[in-house]
Amino acid sequence: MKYKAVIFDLDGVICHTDENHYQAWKSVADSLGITFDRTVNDRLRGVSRRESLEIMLESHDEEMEEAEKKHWSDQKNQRYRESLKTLTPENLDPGVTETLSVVRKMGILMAIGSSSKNTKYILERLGLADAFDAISDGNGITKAKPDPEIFLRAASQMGVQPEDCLVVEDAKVGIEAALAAGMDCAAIGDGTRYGMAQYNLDQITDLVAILEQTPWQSILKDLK
Ligand code: B16
Ligand code: MG
Repeated sequence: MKYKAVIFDLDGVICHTDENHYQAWKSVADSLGITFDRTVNDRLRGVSRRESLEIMLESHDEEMEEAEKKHWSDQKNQRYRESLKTLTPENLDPGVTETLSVVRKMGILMAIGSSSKNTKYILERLGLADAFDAISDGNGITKAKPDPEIFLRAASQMGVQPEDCLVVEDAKVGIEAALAAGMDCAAIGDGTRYGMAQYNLDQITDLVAILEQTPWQSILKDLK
C-alpha cells in the first residue's frame, strides 16, 4: 500500500456541516446587515471561526470592537450548534459509511483532521465517535490551516510519518496545510477547483481505488 493512513477533514468531507456553517454565518451577516453569499462562504472553508468572522467583516463599513467581535463569533457558534441538534447517523452519506468501512478493512489507519472545535460533538451525533484512530481538531492547536499543525498532530497520534498519509480535503487552506505537512492530498467538492492536490475525487468512494494502488502503480501514473 502506498499510504498507511488517511486523514479526513470533517466539514464538507465526512458530513455536510459546511452547509450548517454557511447558514449560521448568513444569519449573523443578516443580523449585521452585511452582504454574504456562497462565494464569500467558500473562503471560510477550513478557516478558524475567528478568521472566518474577519473575512465576513471585510464588507462591513464600521470598525468593530474586540468585545463585539467576540459576541458575534459566539452568536455564530450558538446558531451553528443549535442547527447540529438535528444531526443523526441518518445524515451520513452511504458513500461515507461504505468508504470508512472499506478503508478499515484494508488495514489503513484513519484520523480526523478538522479546524472545528465542535468536531467531537459532531462525530458523536453522527455515531462516529469511535470510528477513527485519532482525532486532531481545532482545540489546543497553536496555528489553524493552512498551517500543517492539525495534520502533523494527527500523524503523530497515529504513529506514522507524514509521507505515509493521504489527506482528504474540501478547502483550499486544507489542501495547502496537507502539502505543507509533506502529505499527499485528495481534493473533493470545492477543493477540486484549485488544481493543487495530487488527486481529485468526484465522490468519496473514489478514494478506495487510490488506496488500492501499489507504490509501483503510482510511480507509473506519475510518469504518464
Ligand atoms: P468551529 P473543517 C472547519 O472545519 C470549517 O470548514 C470552517 O468553516 C469552520 O470555520 C472551522 O472548521 C471552525 O469551526 O467554529 O466549529 O470551531 O472543514 O476543517 O472540518
Ligand atoms: Mg472542510
